[in-house]
Amino acid sequence: MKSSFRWYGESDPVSLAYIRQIPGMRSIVSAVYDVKPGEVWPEESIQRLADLCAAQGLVFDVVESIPVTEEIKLGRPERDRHIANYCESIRRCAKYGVKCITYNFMPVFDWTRTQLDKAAGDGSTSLVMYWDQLKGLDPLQDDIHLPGWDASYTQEEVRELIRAYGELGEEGLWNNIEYFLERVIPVAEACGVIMALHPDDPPYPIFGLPRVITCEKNLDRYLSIVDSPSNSLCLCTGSLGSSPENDVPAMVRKYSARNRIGFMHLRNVKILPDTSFEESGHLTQKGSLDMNAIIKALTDTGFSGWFRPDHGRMIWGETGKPGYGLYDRALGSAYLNGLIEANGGVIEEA
Ligand code: DNO
Repeated sequence: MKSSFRWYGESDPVSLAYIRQIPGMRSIVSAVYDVKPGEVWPEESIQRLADLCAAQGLVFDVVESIPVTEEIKLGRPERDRHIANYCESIRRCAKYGVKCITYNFMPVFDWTRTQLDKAAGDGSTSLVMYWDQLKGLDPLQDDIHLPGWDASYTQEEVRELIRAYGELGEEGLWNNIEYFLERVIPVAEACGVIMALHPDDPPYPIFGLPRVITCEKNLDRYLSIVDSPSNSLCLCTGSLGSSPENDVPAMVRKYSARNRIGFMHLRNVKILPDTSFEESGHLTQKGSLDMNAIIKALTDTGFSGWFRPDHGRMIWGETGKPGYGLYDRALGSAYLNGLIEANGGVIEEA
């Protein structure tokens, strides 16, 4: 399997020169960040990412993410133009060596946390989601500013979107997923790209917004819409694992055996008694997930795709993008390498 690391481009405080020194590191996971969702990515920007990585002996072959616009998710009139642009961005990425593209189908907001710097007893900080901090908030009445939520929406726009999703409902969202996949997957197939769907994080509805990428039954449904290895998963252990109903090692084993995992996001998460959760560092005994069972599921099934250490804590005084510092992700990477080696897996070099 291929070890990778997320890098936010030239403004990322973590440098490629440091990332390349992590043992076994091969691939960079990045994106073009200065283009509005729905527009086509300029070739020069994609090529620049590829060149910067190549100059450090790294490969830019995973994109995270090309965003799916609300117009596509809601099935609004602009969706055909946005889907055509999406397909063109896939072709352009493929031209510069990208093999796997991550995306998600979460309405309005990507991941949801209530605090990004919760201090643990050892002085490290991490992202958490506490129901106590969400309780009583009504997005249709209150002004809500949760960390990480897209600040480009006004509160009124957020309310309008929440109402629209309320009318659409889960089955409406499924119809729009189908419409998208039927148009996008054939293009990805034709240019040798795996589309890797990220699960909803956390995997249950928030504020009444329909969230469907949540559990095995729904992942089965998603993958059966277009039955192709290009229609695959970015299986994020921490996202699926924040619901106690998901048996993450069993899901990894099943989808990897069927060759439907393109990309693994590997992190642990600690579920609290009221189903709130904390991002706890990668080690099995620090959280609720059996990380060795997850790696064993991958090695037993001959997984050959990409994995990356997902969110780390902030440690050793590092500052930067919450979840995406260098130090704890590098520790996570080394730990995962150890589990892979112990289970007889192979880490492919560039
Ligand atoms: C959080 C990430 C997600 C992920 C997107 C993929 O840190 O794992 O934001 O990139 O959901 O589209």
